[in-house]
Amino acid sequence: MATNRTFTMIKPDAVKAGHTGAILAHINKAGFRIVAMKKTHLSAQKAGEFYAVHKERPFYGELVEFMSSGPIVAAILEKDNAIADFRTLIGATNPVEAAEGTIRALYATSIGENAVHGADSDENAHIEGNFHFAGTEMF
Ligand code: FUP
Repeated sequence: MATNRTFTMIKPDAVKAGHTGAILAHINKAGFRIVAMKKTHLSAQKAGEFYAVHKERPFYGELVEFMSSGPIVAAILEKDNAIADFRTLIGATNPVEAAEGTIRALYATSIGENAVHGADSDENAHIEGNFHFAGTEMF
């Protein structure tokens, strides 16, 4: 079932560089409604659980270390066609391949430190949103 919701994180690189406000402005301008949002700092264990699907990949260790290296901003966003539209807004995983004007083209520094996360399916958006938020934190 399509939920018209996606899940995002502004990653430690972008938060540390002071890009949180600018990235939220892009999200707002693109027409997403904020359903839930928080600034938090993932432990290595929590980051490892979140990215468990990538456990066998060579970059898993670095990914977990990076995602637990500083605070993030996690959010559930709502809009028609949320998953696809958000992936368009953020651009390709690797910033050198990200289209001009996308959030990753503007703020990411490398494929590993790529400024933002965007869920890749309705099912994962639901799982990832519930990983970070209780039902009472969604509005
Ligand atoms: P995306 O859906 O665009 O976030 O990309 P993936 O799910 O393929 O990857 C999740 C995260 O793993 C990326 F955001 C960064 C990290 N990653 C790497 O560090 N190296 C890679 O080659 C691929 C992904």
